Amino acid sequence: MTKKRLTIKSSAFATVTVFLLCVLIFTAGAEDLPREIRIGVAGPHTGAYAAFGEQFWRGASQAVTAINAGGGVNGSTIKLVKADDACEPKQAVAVAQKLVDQDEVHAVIGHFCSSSSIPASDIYDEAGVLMISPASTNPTLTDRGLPAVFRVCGRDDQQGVVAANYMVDVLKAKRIAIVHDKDTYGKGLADATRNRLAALGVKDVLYEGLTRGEKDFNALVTKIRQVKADVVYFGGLHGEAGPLVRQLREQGSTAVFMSGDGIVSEDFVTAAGGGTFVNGVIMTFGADPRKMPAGRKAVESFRADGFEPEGYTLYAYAAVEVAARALGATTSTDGFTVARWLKANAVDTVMGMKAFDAKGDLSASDYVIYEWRADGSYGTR
Ligand code: ABU
Repeated sequence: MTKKRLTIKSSAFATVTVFLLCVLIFTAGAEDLPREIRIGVAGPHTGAYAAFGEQFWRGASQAVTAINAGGGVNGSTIKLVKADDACEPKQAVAVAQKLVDQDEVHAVIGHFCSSSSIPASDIYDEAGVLMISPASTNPTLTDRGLPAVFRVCGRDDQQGVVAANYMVDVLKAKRIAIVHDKDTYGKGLADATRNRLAALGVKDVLYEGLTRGEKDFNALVTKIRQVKADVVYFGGLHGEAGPLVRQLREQGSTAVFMSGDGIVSEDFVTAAGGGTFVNGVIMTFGADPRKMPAGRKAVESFRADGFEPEGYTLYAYAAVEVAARALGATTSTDGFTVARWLKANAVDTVMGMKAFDAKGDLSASDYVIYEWRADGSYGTR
């Protein structure tokens, strides 16, 4: 045999070997799916941030209704299991353990609060259960490299850059006060924004933490007025953002109030005491999923039920679609097998195509600027 023929034969052999290895890697763990696929929906279903739990539950439920009506996942039906962490890290770990041990879920959509998602992800990782958070934006969630942890939202090191750029480039802010709620998400977002401001040559005139659950921020507001802030940037959730912006206005401050995706619920308006107080508040959030063509039918269906699919509702819907698609494609409930597939394949969702990087983050983030209006709604600026 000539040297050339030998080379061709050995390269064909190598190609076939690589192909077989790929098949082995991507089908490892392949099995028949159970007739009932159980998916946990973990988040704050009660407590101060329950509005986000409702967004999750409504979004996930509607996705399951649509998927089951369309034949399920390879013929298996999905059943959701509600898990309430109340946005408390210890409770999040407890409900994660219950989802794994007692409910024997095959995937989890959740949690909402990054301070819940991060410790809970260790439980899912140990059990080999796929986890997809619709809303936890703290970078640590995916930076730890747990293979079966995903999110269908952006990260605060992306969101903070968009916020800081806007304050400097558009608002022309000169005196920025930064307030956070000392929680993983709120402080993390405030710090990411602060870092970007520093890179742009802007030093904050005040940097302070408040305590979650408190409602009287008048002493803090007095300080903000004393430093003559022209913008107040808040890292935290609507439960504290509402009273803070109200007390700012009641004390006569006209500083622009800006925050992130932690206030994207109509409960922000209630917490502030009405549309007058939120009017003009600026926030960052991903491009409005309600306006995406892929979600038109789903949005109509929510509205027909009398529910406005605000905030993270459609993210939860998309997270269920991602999980269902990957479970169906791999015919496996092993989180690591499913995760390998997801890192190699984009998924068509109610929010368009979603592709993931090696960490489980979205390949592309789409933060934009929104403004709250006096009628209690929000829209892109
Ligand atoms: N990203 C909005 C708030 C949820 C969280 O990340 O804690």
